[in-house]
Amino acid sequence: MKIESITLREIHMPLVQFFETSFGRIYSRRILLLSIEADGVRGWGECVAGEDPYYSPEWIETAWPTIKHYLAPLLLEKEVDAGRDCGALFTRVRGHRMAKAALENAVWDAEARQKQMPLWKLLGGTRREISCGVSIGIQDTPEQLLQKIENELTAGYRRIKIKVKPGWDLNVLERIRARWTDIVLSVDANSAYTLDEVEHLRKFDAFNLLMIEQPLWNDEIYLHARLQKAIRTAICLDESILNARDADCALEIGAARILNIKVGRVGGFSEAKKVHDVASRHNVPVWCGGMLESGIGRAHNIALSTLENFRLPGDVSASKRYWKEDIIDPEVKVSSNGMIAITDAPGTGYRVRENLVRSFTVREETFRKGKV
Ligand code: OSB
Ligand code: MG
Repeated sequence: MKIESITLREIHMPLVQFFETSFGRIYSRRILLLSIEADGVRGWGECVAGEDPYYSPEWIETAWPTIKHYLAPLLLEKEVDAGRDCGALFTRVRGHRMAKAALENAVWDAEARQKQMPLWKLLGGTRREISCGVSIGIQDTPEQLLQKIENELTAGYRRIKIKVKPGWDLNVLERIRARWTDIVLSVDANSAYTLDEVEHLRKFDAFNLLMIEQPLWNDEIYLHARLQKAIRTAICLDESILNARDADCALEIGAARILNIKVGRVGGFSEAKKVHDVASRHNVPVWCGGMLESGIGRAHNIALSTLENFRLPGDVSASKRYWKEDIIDPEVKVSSNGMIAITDAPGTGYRVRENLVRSFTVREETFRKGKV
């Protein structure tokens, strides 16, 4: 596959509703999109780096120059046969996984279109529908949270995950379980606790949670194993798992019983598949995480979620939960029983609305061989 050009775009999209985690609240997204031209087809990728270096050290202002000065030139200089070849090309650059993933995933996207094959099949998926959950941010009041949960349950979602932090945890769990004793419920702490709080974290055991996601430090695996020995609730790791080696070590020492896979966090589809396979070998289920993606990243998450070991509902939800108007057609729809249907259409099965992308664009730059 000969990559002729790579275009980076920053688009702005206001969120339908603010999203708050233990590291802050956002009202609108700055999203970095990437497209490549290869042998007459266009492939799209989304860089999931955030507006700020809070979830990860990467953010939109590190991704742009890293792609421009390092990753794009590597890809433009060499021919790659397939998306799976990008990883090796980028190894000299340390970290910057979200930037790498945007490029690699665009190559996979182009490859699927070129082969007139569904992306999910190219990735090795088998599922014909995927199971959906929602991630509900911290609200201004517990009453607002209960109302949100009720709306999502009515919409059909199969798992409710709430964001927690000290001061917004046991109190809201009490309220939720008083109203719904048996819904599938998870919490995500985004590293809001420390090991000094084991006694506090043990109290989560009373709420019959499917998991507690990333309770401790984002750069720590071993201490999660210690915590897992002290609590009954299953730990799920998100931020701590950056590649398949991390996953293997974490599962070997018992630092988690479930893994969240985000394709951007681990550097692209190839590594995401490896993490998936490692978890399978340990007989540990995985689910697909979300990063408030536009339709492009969302469509890629859907394709990835068709792999066999995505056994738990993911944070892959309908476009309309985030956007008044999504940049893909059709937008992502979730059925009243909380499923997304997988089609046999080539590529992602979703068309990029390029005019809408253009109208949301605030900066754009195209790179060609020898011209950076
Ligand atoms: O930890 O899963 C997370 C959003 C931004 C950063 C981190 C996380 C999240 C979410 C949102 O939980 C999931 C979604 O896209 O619906
Ligand atoms: Mg998380």
